[in-house]
Amino acid sequence: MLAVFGHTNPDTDAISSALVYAHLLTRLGVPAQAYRLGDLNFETAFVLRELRMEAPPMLPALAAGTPVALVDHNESGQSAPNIAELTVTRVVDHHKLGDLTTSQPPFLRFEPVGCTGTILLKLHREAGLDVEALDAKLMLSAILSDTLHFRSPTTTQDDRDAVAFLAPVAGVTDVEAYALAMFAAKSDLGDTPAAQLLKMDYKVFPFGEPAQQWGVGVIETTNPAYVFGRKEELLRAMDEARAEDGLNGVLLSVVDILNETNRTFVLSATEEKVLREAFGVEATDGVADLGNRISRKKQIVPTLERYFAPEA
Ligand SMILES: [Mn+2]
Repeated sequence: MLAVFGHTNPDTDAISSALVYAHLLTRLGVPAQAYRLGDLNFETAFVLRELRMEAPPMLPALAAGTPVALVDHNESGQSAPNIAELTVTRVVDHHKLGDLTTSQPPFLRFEPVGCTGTILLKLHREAGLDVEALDAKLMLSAILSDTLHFRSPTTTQDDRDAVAFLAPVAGVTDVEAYALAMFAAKSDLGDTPAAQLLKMDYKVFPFGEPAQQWGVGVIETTNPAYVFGRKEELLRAMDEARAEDGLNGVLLSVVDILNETNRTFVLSATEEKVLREAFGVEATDGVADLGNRISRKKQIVPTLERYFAPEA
């Protein structure tokens, strides 16, 4: 049985794509089981409740050599703890290529689109398979989540076409209303501990040579005032993460989904200097205004990569 999973601190695409790809592979004669690498965020929990579906189980410890398929990620730092010992046979992803290496030739499908779900719809078509309603709603939800319903600059025409195709199959008549319900669920953070808020949508990236390790978190919300009300707690959680995980820096961006703005918490002089030199922005009271740079994948990480890259 092939184990299929998305990245740690899973988002709706990481969970949906594991479920959909495992089902697709099984239909194609490759028995597969979806797993997750962490707790569901509130948006993903809402989507699965809507579908009356169970979350995939947590990935158990896998013996060296176990065949696995990765979706929605490929960097070892965002994967199973012993990914280097596992046999990666397939990857379906829409992120930059990281440090993945394999011992056997794998199936790889990467496309620069807004969501893994968009690629999975293509895989259905290419296999000549119809799309079942549950899978359609999972892929639809993932695309709306990753592209913030086309607000993100990562959005491509393929994502728009996929949503137009999937919505009727999923039985969603008002796509914007459904997207807003997802974003509201994601923003209803209640009394979630600050350390958990920080890590909800959080990835660690190596930058430069020798590599520095940076934690880059994002809180996408329709209620930024709530997040700013917890600024001091979040800065403490960032400081703890930096110490515990041995990081060189930690950034946490608060993305206002509806107004398409990014204000980023600035932990210390280290982050302040990087934001000034890489993005040309100044911090005031521990917050830097990154304007409309709302995509970590397309606007934050590439700029940091260029900034930390060794001089040619
Ligand atoms: Mn994704």
